[in-house]
Amino acid sequence: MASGTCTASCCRTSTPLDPFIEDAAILFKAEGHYPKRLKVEAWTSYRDYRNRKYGVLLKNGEDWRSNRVILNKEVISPKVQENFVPLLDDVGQDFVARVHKKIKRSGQNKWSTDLSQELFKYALESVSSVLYGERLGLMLDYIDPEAQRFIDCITLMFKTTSPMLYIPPAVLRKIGSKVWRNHVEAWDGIFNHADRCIQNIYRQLRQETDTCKKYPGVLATLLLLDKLSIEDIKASVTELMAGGVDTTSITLQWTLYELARHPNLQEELRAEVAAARAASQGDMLDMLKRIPLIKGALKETLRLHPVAVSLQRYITEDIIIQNYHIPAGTLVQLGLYAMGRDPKVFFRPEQYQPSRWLRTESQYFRSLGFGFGPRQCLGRRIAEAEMQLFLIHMLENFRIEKQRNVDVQSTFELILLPDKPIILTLKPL
Ligand code: HEM
Ligand code: 2DC
Repeated sequence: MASGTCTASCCRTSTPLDPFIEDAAILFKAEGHYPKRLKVEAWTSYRDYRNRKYGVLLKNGEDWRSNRVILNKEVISPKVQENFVPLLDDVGQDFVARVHKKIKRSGQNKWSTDLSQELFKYALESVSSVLYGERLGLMLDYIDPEAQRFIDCITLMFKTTSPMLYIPPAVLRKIGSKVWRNHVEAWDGIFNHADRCIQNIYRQLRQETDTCKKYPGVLATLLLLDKLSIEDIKASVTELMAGGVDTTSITLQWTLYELARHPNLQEELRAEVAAARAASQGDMLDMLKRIPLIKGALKETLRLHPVAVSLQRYITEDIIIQNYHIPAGTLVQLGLYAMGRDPKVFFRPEQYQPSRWLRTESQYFRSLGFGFGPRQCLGRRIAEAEMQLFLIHMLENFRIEKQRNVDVQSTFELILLPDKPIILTLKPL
C-alpha cells in the first residue's frame, strides 16, 4: 500500500476553517480605521430636517471615532460594568415581584400572557437606570403615559424605517407621504421624551452639592467629564435610550420562548443558576462569571433570532470573497440571519443548543449578534448584563411554558420581530 499523508477530512490535524467564517474574517479585516455601515437614510434625513445632531450611531469618520472613544469608557469598558450590575439587578428583582403579583391576582397560580409590553417596560427601565442613575418606576402598576408613548414611538420609528430602505425619504417627504409623516412623529416623540429626561438630570446636577455619592449614571458622568459637547452627549444618549428598548426585550422574549420549548434545557439552566448563586453568595458581579450556559443561551437566541438581519461595511481595501474580487469602497453585507441557520457554519443549526458555545473555537467570527470590532454595538455590555440578570431572576422564580402547536416565525420591521404574539405561561416554582 502506498504510504503518504491521509487527506481525508477526518484525518486532518487542522481542519480548514469554514469558508463563510473565513469570509466574515476577511470582510472585517478590511473595515479600516473608521468602520462604516449602510446609511439608514430615514434616520439621517429626520435629523437633517429637524436640525438635530447625529449621535455615535450615525456619525462617521473622525467625528465618530472621537465620540466613540469617550463613550466606550463610560458605556462598554469592563470598569463601568460593576456600576451597572446593582442597578440592573434591582430592575430584575422588581420584574419578578411584578409577575408574582400578577400570578396572585389571577387566582389560578399562573399567568398566561403576551409578555412584549412588560418586556419593553423592563428594557426601558433597565437602560434608563444605567443612563440616568435613577429609576423611572415602570415596574409599578401605574405606567407613566409619557414612558408608554416613548415605547410606542420606538416601535413606530422602526416600522416606518423599513419602507424607506427602498424608497428615498426625500421623495416621500416631497409627496407628503404617510410613512414619512409617521416617521417624523415617531422621532419627535423619542427626542421630546429623551430631552426631558436629560434636562432633568442636567438640572439636578447643577443643584447638587455633594459629589461623593453613589454612581450617578452614564449621562451625569459624561456631563461632568466635559469632553464632549452637550449637543453631542444629548444626541448619543438619546440613541442609547432608543436603541435599548426593542433590542433586548425581543431577544428576551425569544429566549423565554426557546426555554418554554425545551423544558429539560430549562432545568439545566436553572441548576446552573442555583449553583452560581450558592457559590457567589449574593455577589452578583461574581455570579455573572459563573453562568456560561446562560450566556450560551443568549448567543443561541441571537444566532436563530438575530435583531439585525445583516451586518454591513464599506470595505477600505480590495478583498477576495468566494473567488470574487471586490474593490475597495464597496458596501458588503454579511447575512447574519442566513449564516446562523446554515449547516455549513453551525452543526445542526435548527437545534437550540446553548452548549455549542461552551467551546472556545465556536466563537471565532461566529458570535456576531452585536456586530464586530470598534463599530460593534455600543450597548452590548449593558444589554448582556441586563439580559443575564433577567434570566437569572426568572429561572429562580418561575417555570416557563408555552401553548402547544404554535410555531412563531420572524418578520422584518427593520429589526426582526416575532410574526405573531408569543403567549407564555409563568408558574411559580
Ligand atoms: C449598534 C445589535 C442592544 C445601542 C448595533 C449593531 C448591532 C446591534 C448588530 C451594529 C453593529 C455593527 O455594525 O457592527 C444589538 C443587539 C442588542 C442591542 C442584538 C440586544 C440584544 C443595544 C442596547 C443599546 C444599543 C441595549 C443601548 C443601550 C447601539 C448603538 C449602536 C448599536 C448606539 C451604534 C454603535 C456605533 O455605530 O458606533 N447594535 N444591540 N444596542 N447599538 Fe445595539
Ligand atoms: C436593517 O438592510 C436592514 O442596533 C438593513 O440599537 C441594514 C441595516 C442597517 C443598520 C442596522 C439595521 C439593518 C437593523 C437595526 C440596527 C441597525 C444599526 C443599529 C440598529 C442593528 C440591519 C440597532 C437596533 C440600534 C438602533 C438604535 C437607534 C434606533 C437609536
